[in-house]
Amino acid sequence: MSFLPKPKLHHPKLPTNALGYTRRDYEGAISTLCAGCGHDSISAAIIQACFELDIEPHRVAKMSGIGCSSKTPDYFLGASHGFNSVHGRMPSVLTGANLANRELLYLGVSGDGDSASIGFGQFAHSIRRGVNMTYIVENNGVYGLTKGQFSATSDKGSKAKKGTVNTDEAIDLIGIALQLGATYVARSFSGDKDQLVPLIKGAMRHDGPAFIDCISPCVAFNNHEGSTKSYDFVREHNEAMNRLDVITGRAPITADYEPGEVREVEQHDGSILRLRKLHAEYDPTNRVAAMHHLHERKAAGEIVTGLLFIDPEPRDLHANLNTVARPLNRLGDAALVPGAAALEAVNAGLR
Ligand SMILES: Cc1ncc(C[n+]2csc(CCOP(=O)(O)OP(=O)(O)O)c2C)c(N)n1
Ligand code: SF4
Ligand SMILES: [Mg+2]
Repeated sequence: MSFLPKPKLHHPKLPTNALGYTRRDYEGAISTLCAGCGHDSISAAIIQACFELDIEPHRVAKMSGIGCSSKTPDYFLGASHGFNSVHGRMPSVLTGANLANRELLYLGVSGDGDSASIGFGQFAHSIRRGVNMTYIVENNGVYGLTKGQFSATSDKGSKAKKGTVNTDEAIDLIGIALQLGATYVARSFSGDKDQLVPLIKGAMRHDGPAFIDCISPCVAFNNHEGSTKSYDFVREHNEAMNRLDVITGRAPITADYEPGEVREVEQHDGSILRLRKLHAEYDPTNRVAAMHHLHERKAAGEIVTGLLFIDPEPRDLHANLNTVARPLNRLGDAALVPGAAALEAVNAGLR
């Protein structure tokens, strides 16, 4: 047996969401990852986010590549569609599925090896094409599944468990996502559920390419002194830019905030992203400023987290290609085989 199903029994008084589901209805099989692996906390955050958003599990398509991180879709949303693809190929499989059926919510889960090494091109092109998805990289700075080699996101100068120093420059996936046009860009930490859950909720309500780089320590191979992806290092250097609340119905601001402390951004679907600013000057709707800020704070040794950029008016691949709204498997013969006259009209338009 390749997976361990969870027993279905649960306490009858567990809280339910608007659909009548409990949090348990969003769970998957029992995790076989190492105890303490950051990836399990991200799975828990995805479960919580989908429960709180009242998402029907069958409306989600979860996609992944290969790696410990890419195994995790087995551990959440057991009633959703899923596809565990080839190493580094999740983005193209997700793009194809999305083009065939835009009615599902696409959740891509990947690793730093999966997305910054073998799948770097795939990652880049899915973002620049504007695929409507939530793309989460569970970033531990190593190839966990193959026993701890440095990955392309390992910081230059960081040390492997046995003392080897990484001499290569790190790829910052956030910087690339910003440059290539992602319309929702965030970074978080698996150890900060309060920050991560709303960031996932905001991404899942976003109608465009949403990217979350989530630092997720590997307790087996990259949680020692000298690592820049360990629990201790990230806690010490974490610099949150803002705190996010996602509001799906209009709700009044209840807490007392200083003027200018809260910024609200309305998304296309009507949900409100309420950003509690922790850095007064930071404007998350300015892409160039976000890139500049990221580089500046990195040079100061900080790991910037929070919602770094949002375009509240995103365009997605379907809008760019002017595709048909109806899922392809629901098109009838008349639409699929429109006849010789329609073909002639298309050809005439190309002459
Ligand atoms: C085409 C191909 N090349 C190499 C591998 C071996 N391999 C499996 S997982 C992996 C790296 C996984 O690292 P990452 O994506 O960071 O996931 P993690 O295990 O750290 O969560 C590699 C190199 C493979 N499975 N397929
Ligand atoms: S090897 Fe690392 S990434 Fe893989 S399950 Fe263990 S702690 Fe997690
Ligand atoms: Mg990894």
